[in-house]
Amino acid sequence: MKHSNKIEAFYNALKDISIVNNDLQDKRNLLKKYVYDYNKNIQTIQIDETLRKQNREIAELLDLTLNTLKESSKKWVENFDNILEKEKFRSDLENYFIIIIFGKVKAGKSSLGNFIAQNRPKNEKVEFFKYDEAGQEKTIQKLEEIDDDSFDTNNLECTVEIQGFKLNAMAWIDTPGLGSMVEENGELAREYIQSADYIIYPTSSDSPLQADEIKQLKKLFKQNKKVTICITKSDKHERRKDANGKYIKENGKIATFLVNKSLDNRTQQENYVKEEIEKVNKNQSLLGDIVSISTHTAKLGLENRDEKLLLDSNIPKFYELITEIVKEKASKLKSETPYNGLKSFIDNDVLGATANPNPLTIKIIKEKIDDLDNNIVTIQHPTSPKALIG
Ligand SMILES: Nc1nc2c(ncn2[C@@H]2O[C@H](COP(=O)(O)OP(=O)(O)OP(=O)(O)O)[C@@H](O)[C@H]2O)c(=O)[nH]1
Ligand SMILES: [Mg+2]
Repeated sequence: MKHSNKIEAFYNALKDISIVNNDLQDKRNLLKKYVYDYNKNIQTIQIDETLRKQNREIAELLDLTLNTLKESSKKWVENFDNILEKEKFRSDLENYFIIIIFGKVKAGKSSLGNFIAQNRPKNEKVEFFKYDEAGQEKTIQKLEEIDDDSFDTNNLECTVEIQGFKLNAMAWIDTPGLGSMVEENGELAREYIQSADYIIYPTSSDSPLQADEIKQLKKLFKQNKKVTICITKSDKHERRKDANGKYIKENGKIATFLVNKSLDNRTQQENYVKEEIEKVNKNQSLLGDIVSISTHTAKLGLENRDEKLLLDSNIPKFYELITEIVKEKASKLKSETPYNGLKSFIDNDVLGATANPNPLTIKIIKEKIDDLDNNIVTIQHPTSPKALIG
């Protein structure tokens, strides 16, 4: 298949996505009722005043445990409300396969999105939008890319927003970079992640998969998210000599040409990322191979009809990979996402069923209640075996 055909095949596959919207409303309502009712009940519990008079020490222990119960229950309601809020965003896009590109600041997220949007077949319509701070949808012309040179405060403000485009049955969502100077940008991206049917995670070939990126990926895997990792900006500038062995110049200066990084270099980086990911990917979250790409050389290759530059940019391979996912998995992923969201809430926020659960989960609360039991025994029978051991 010619390289440009691989690109075309992707846009064709987008037309054929059939969206199955699973109606989870009943289950969501039931869970909502449990969480809200439980919270209402638990917040009204008070320690009996007679007990407080009889044994202040035990009453204080009970207070402590009760406060944990109240606090955790409040947190569950908060987290659950958050899920419901984000479901609203999903329902705006309920007939779309939602791909979210998520990752570190300056990883090349917006450039990849723009490439995908711009290289669509001429007759296809693309609709750009962004969500302003009030969460209202607005139309825009293309995704804002921030160049290093123009990295001023104004531009910083621009990246606060979630932006994206709709193309056939795909909604491509571009998020502000994690680790940016404005911390809430990253927070915003994290909140939207829950709505993703599929995540593309770019990491820059300048220094692929840094420690904070591994941490972010681990979180995605924990949330049962399906992720494709790509290594971006896999290109470099090189000087070239003319027939006389002299460096080619432009405007009196030695000219540089953008070329793809060598196959060796790419393979090395891809293998490194694969090995690191294998250590943390416990949920079979990874979809497809890890490829190193360059949107800049792909663009040049297309503009100059340089097939080799385009091929070695790996962009055609990347298209092939995401076409496969769209063809084979879009419907399944779309229908699984809401389930996985609820499941992740129950497992991570409520039950604490994962390693290192957060402190406001049933697992930790149960440990506290066991401690309470032991402490009460100690207070009542200071010489009992339990007290001696404890
Ligand atoms: N050499 C090279 N530079 C690239 C490539 N893709 C993006 N860049 C550059 O990297 C910088 C960041 O690109 P963006 O696409 O704005 O990155 P981003 O991840 O959207 O950045 P934030 O939204 O600020 O987090 C820009 O200067 C781009 O021109 C690439 O394939 N090759
Ligand atoms: Mg961006």
